[in-house]
Amino acid sequence: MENIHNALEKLATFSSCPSDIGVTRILYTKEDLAARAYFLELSRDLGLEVKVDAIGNTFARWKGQQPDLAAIGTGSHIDAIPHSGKYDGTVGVFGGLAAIDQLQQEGFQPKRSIEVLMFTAEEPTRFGIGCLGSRVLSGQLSPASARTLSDPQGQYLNEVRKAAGFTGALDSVLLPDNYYHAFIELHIEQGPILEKEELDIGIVSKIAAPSTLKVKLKGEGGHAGCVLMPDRKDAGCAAAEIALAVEQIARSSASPDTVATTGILEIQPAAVNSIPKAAYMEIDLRDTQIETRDKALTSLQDQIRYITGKRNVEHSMELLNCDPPAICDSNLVETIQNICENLNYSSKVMISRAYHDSLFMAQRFPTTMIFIPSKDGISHRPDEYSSPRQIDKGVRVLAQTLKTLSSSFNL
Ligand code: HGY
Ligand code: MN
Ligand code: MN
Repeated sequence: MENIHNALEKLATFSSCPSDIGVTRILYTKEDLAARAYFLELSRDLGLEVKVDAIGNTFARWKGQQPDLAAIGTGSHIDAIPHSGKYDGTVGVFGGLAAIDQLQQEGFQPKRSIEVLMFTAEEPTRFGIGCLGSRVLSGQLSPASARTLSDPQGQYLNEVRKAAGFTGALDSVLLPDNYYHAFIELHIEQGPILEKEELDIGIVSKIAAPSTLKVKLKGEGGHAGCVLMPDRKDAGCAAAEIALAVEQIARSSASPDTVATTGILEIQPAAVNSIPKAAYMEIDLRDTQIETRDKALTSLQDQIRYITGKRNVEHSMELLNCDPPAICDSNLVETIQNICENLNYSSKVMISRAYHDSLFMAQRFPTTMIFIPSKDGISHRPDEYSSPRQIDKGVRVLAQTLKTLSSSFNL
C-alpha cells in the first residue's frame, strides 16, 4: 500500500469544497462515492476480500488460517462534515489498511481473520442522525426506522442509497452475534488532552452519551416596520432565547462533562425587514453520565415549552437520538496498554467525549478505541491536524493489537 500519509492527502481531494476551506464529503455524493472507490482499490491491492452492504458499510477482510472463527474488526468512517479536516475517521479506515500492510510485510499470518470496516455516514450531516451505518448493522436502528429518514431536500434514505448503487435489502445489514471477536477503532482524539499531557496514545474506556433534539418554531411573522413590539410572535427571538438556554443548562449542570450546542439555527423568511415567522434548530447535548445528560435534556425541553409559551410561538420537538454511553472492554484496554508499554509509547486510559461508530459496536462486541493526539485539540475544522509521526504510532499500536488478538483464541 502506498504510504498512509500520501493516501490521506489523496483522500482529502475527494471533497465538495475547495481545499483552502477544509474537506466536505457528504453521504452518497459523488465525492463520497469516489472516496469509497479509492478505499476499495487500496483494499484489493492488499488482497483483501471486500463486500458492501445495503447501506454502504464496506468490509475488507484479510482471511485468517481459521476463517470460521469470529474475526478481529477495526475501522471507522470517511464521511466529513462541511468544511472539516482530513483526519477525523479517515485515520481509522486507512490506518486499518496500513496496519494490515505492515503485518503482511513482516510475513505475519493471522489465525482469526482481520477485517477493516468502513462505516457509512458516521456524521449526521445528510440524514440528521450520527452513526447511521453502525446503528443499522448493530441493530440499534431498525430498517423500518431507517426508511423514515429523509435529507434536507426531502429525499428518503431508500431512494438516495439506491440511486447511489446500494440496492440490497436493509434487513440484511444487521451483523450476526459473534461476528467480531473484538473491535478496535483508531481515531484522532479531537480534544486537547493527549497533546497537553505530551502522550502518544489514548486508550478509550468509555464513550460519552450523545443526544440530538430537533426543534421547529412557528410565530406570526409580519412587516418589520409596522408590527409594534407587543403584537409580535417572533420565532427568531424565541430561537435565540432557546439557544441561550441550551448554553446556560450545560454550563450550570452539576457535571463538568455536560456539553450542549445549537449547531443548526435557521429562520424564515430570512429577510431583513420581515419578522421571523419560523425557526428550525438542531441541538446536540451530551454527557459521559446518562443521568446528568437526561436531566439536562429534560430541563431543556421544559425551557423550550416555557419560552415558546410566554412568546406565543408554537413549537414541536423531536428527539432524533438519545443514546447510552458505551463502556469499552477492559481486557482490550489492558492488552493495548501492554502493547504501548512494549513499544515504549506513553499512553493513558481516557473517556471519549466525541461519539464514534464504536459507541454502537460496543453494544454488540468487545470494543475499545486507540486515540492519537489532535493539534491544539482542534477537530471538525479545516485546521484539524495530527502529524505523520503521531499517525504512524497509532498505526503501529493498531497493527500490534490486531496481531495479538488475531493470534489468540480468547481475548
Ligand atoms: O460529533 C461527534 O462526536 C463525531 O465526531 N461525529
Ligand atoms: Mn466527526
Ligand atoms: Mn469521527
